[in-house]
Amino acid sequence: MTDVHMNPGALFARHALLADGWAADVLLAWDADGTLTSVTPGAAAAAGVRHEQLVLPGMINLHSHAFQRALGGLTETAGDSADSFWTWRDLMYRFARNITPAQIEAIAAQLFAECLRHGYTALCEFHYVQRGPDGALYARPAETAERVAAAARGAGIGLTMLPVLYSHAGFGEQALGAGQQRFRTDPAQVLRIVEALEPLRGGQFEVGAAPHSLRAASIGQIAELAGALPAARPLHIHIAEQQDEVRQCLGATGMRPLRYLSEHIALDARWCLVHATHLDADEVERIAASGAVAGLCPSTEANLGDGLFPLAQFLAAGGRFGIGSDSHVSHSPVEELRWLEYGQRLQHQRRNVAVSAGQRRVGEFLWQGALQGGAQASGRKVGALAAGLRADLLVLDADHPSLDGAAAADVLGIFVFAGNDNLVRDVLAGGRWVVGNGRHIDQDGIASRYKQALAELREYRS
Ligand code: NGQ
Ligand code: ZN
Repeated sequence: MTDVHMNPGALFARHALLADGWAADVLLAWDADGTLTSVTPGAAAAAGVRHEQLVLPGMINLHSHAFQRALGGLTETAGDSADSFWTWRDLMYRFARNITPAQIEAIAAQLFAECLRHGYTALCEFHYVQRGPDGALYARPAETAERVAAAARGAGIGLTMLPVLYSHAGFGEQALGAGQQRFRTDPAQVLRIVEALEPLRGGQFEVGAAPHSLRAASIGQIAELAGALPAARPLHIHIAEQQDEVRQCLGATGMRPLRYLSEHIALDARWCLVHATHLDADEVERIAASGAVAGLCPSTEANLGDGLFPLAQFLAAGGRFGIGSDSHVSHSPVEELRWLEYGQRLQHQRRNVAVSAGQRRVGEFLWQGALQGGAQASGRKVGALAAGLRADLLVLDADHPSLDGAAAADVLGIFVFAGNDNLVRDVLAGGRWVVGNGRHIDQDGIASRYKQALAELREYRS
């Protein structure tokens, strides 16, 4: 397919998924900065332009703690007492305790290459390991965030960095425990980190902020941070992930978490509410009416025993959603979307839940919905194949037995629901081809640095 005479900034797609559905014979062009300059359906197949069959916009991964990639699969042994989200969290704290900035960078690079290979072209990093092992500040305020940004640059994924506000161990401003000292920040410190990252902003990088949760940040701190962050920058928060958290919030404030947050903070399209798992009917309506995005991470929510988000009710209320891989037990948007729909089918004992009046195809509804919500939560110009947005796209393997001869209308049903092969063949992110024939351009180098970091971490653990 590639030939030295071909125009590097253009692609002709026999079928491409645009914001309003599949279009035929689409000519896409982008500039040297990686922004789409034109997207023209019904174009003539021009010579000198790469031709492909099936092209989709790349997905946005709206919730990540990159370092947790290295813990995947290592917390699946039962302890003496009932294992829970909270016992997992203790293991995760132990893992985070001695991790170095260089290891964080190596792990993030591996994660980002894997995410790209599976169809994510953008990611939001909810970044909270921001101090040294003993809780001391690094000389550079954004030391660890800069490492994650460097990993994203090298791997080629678009990044929204969200430095985290983390001051307390629980409701009522409880003092942080020993395992949480590396996370400690206040609003002023978060703003210093945001400022240190400002020079990196550009087509592939944006900066927002994230109060960790109502447990780790007081409502006054959250208001202070939201007020001081430049307008329109994204704000993310973990909310109502566990029943215990809802009970603690009720005890401390007399209100459930989402209700409490929305009574004190004007929720709007800047906000992404991550794991808004436990909602009552009024809270479902509140999020939907606010324009905020519900950040759903079905593989991690299942892994940690969180519960099921009320997706059917939320969609009926007109709510916006996106997906994230959070602790990275999965690196595939297919797996998140499949789990999202299957959780609803198992719960309601019916089929084809995530649809709308105008879109009856589940795969397409989920892909388009998660693109829109993910784009909003990322604060970047992504989420569709349209002029002015980033050139982020996936070429599917149209020769794979699952896709060979498929009608465009069936492609997302097959992609999201059928089989376990990775059907993503090539990936363009910010106008750069970063995956070819299923391989990342620096797959071996990134993997060897990751293996080295893991070997070092195993030494601490033993
Ligand atoms: C985190 N992860 O910050 O990594 C959290 C656990 C907490 C998820 N919520 C820690 N999945 O919420 O206190
Ligand atoms: Zn999280």
